Amino acid sequence: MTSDADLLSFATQLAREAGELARARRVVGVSLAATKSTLADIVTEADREVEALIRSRIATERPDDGFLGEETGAEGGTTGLTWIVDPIDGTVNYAYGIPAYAISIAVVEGDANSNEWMPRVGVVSNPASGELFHASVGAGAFLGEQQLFVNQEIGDAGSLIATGFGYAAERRAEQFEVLQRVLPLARDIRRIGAASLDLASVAAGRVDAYYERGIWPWDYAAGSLLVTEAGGLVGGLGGLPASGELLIAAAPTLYAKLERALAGDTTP
Ligand code: LIP
Repeated sequence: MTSDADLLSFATQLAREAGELARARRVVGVSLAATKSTLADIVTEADREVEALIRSRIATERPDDGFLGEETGAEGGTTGLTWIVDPIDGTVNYAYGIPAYAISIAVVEGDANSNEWMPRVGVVSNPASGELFHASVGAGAFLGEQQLFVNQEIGDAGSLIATGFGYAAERRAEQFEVLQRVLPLARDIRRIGAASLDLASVAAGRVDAYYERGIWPWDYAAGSLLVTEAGGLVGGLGGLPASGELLIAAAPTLYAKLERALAGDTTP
């Protein structure tokens, strides 16, 4: 059985190599490869190239593990471990040259196509800033060597809440209605544009909470472990696990209040 330390070491090396490739491609110019769900939902040639690099390195080093990547989909394995990868999370930021995009790599136990998988290790690396967040289950969350903790105390000014919006106009209209329920809890809202960096920001106490509907396991598998290892909660509504339906991430004290607001519970 491979140790979590060895899995984390390999995932970290992969994130660094992939980050160098993503950064190099960004410098020479980004080309659009295709659009997906809407014209706003883009994939660049770099997304595909970075995932191909990560996938080939995993196939060489750990050929019997499963894989689930945003651009090339799923392949089962025989070890019970699955690598869940977003090669460039925050693709629109990447395409515009906004330095807020990340390589997100998680190793989970269980079937990545179900919602029962459990993260073992996670790495979220922002090549533009050089920040590399990492966590192993039971061993804490870190930015480099600095251990991370979510904000447990929320000031009287309210919470700094990160969120995101879907690519489809009708989905954004619904999200605007929800945002109106959340705003009374917030001192302000942040829209970073990459779920993995939103989650890393919760773990690091840079925002008090994050929620979003419509994200995928590759967006949140690594970042969710950062939050839980930093003392936070990650889940959906009513005790459900986080999913594309809704992901909430916050310290326990704030989680319940935010969950009620998201559920439309207006009782004070
Ligand atoms: C993005 C997420 C972000 C969400 C965007 C998009 P991508 O992932 O990280 O939180 O708001 O709509 O889904 O597509 O850049 O990998």
